[in-house]
Amino acid sequence: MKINKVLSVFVMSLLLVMGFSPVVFAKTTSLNYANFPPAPTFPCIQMERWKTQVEERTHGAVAINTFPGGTLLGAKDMMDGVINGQADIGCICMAYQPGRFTTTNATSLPLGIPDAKTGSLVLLDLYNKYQPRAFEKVKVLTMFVSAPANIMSKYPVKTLSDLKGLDLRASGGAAQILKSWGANQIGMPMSATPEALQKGVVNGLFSSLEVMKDLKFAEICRNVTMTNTVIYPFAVIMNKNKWNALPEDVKKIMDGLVREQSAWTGEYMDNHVEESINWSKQTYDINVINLSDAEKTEWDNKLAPIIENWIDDANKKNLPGDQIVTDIKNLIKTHR
Ligand code: 3IO
Repeated sequence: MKINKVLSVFVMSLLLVMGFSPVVFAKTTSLNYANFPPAPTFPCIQMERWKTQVEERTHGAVAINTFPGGTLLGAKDMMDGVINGQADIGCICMAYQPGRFTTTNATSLPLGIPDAKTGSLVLLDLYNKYQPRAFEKVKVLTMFVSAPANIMSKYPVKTLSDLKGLDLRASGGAAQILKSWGANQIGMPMSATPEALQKGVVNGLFSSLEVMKDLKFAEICRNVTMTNTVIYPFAVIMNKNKWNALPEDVKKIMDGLVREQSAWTGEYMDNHVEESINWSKQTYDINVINLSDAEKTEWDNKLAPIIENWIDDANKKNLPGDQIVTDIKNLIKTHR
C-alpha cells in the first residue's frame, strides 16, 4: 500500500516535469507585432486591442510584443519584413504598394464605401472570395479600412481651381483621385506626413479626419473640405512559418478574431472621426467646407475614368476586373 503511494506520487511528479500538465508548465509563445505609424493612431489602437484579446483568450499562453511608430519595420518594408521573419506580425497599408495588391486595392476605387465599418467588412469578404496571390506567403489575421478621405489643407479648398497645383499628400487609390482633380499629388506613407507638413514639403493631405486629432494635423491644416470619396485598405499579416507552428487552440482563437477585429476597428474609426472633428473645431476653430451641389457634380465627373482604367489594368493582369468591381458594389449594399 505504502509503496504504491510512493510510486504514484513519483509517477505524477514525473508527468508534471515532462510537461503533461498544461496548467503548470504552459510555455509562453511570444510574438513581435510591427506597426508603422505612431502609437495614438488607429492602426496602433486596433493592434493593442488585438493584443489584449489574444492574451486574455489564450490565458497568457501567447504574449504579443507591440512595436508602434516603425520601431521594428517601416511602412514600405512591412510586407516583405513579415514574409522574411523580421517581425512575426505586421500591419500594412495596401495603398503604399498599389501594384502589389491589385484585387484588394479595388476597394479604394471611388465606388461609394460610406464608412469604415462597412468598408472593413467589404474588404474582408472580397479577400475571402478571391484569396489573392499577393497574400499567399502570409497568414491574414484581419483586414480593415480607414474612414472615407477628405482634404486637410493649410488653404481653403472650395473649388477645383483652388485645388489646382496644390501640393497634397496621398497614396494609392486616393492619390489617383487627387490627381484627377488636378492637385499636385505627392506620394508618401502617413508615417512620413507629419514631417513633410512641418517642413512645408506638402500643404495638406487627403485621408481620414481622425489624424487631425491623433497626429495634431489640425494645428497646421485649419481647413477641411468634405469629399468622403475613398478609403485606404489595411491588412494585418503573420509570418507563415510562425503561424504554422502555433498550437491548434491558439490558431482557433486568432481565426475567431479575424472578422470581429475587422468590425471593431471599423466602428472605432467611424466614432473616432466624429470625435476628431469636434476636437479640431473646439481646439483650432477649423473651417469645414462642404462643396456646393454643382461643384460636387463637377468633382464626381472627373472620377469616372478611374474605375475603367483600373478594370483595364486588372484584366491585363488576368484578374476579373468587372466582376471584382461588381462584387464590391454588391458587398457595400450587403454591409451598409
Ligand atoms: C492612416 C495611416 C496611418 C495612421 C493613421 C491613418 N489614418 C488614415 C490612414 C490611411 C493611410 O494609410 C494614409 O496613408 O492616409
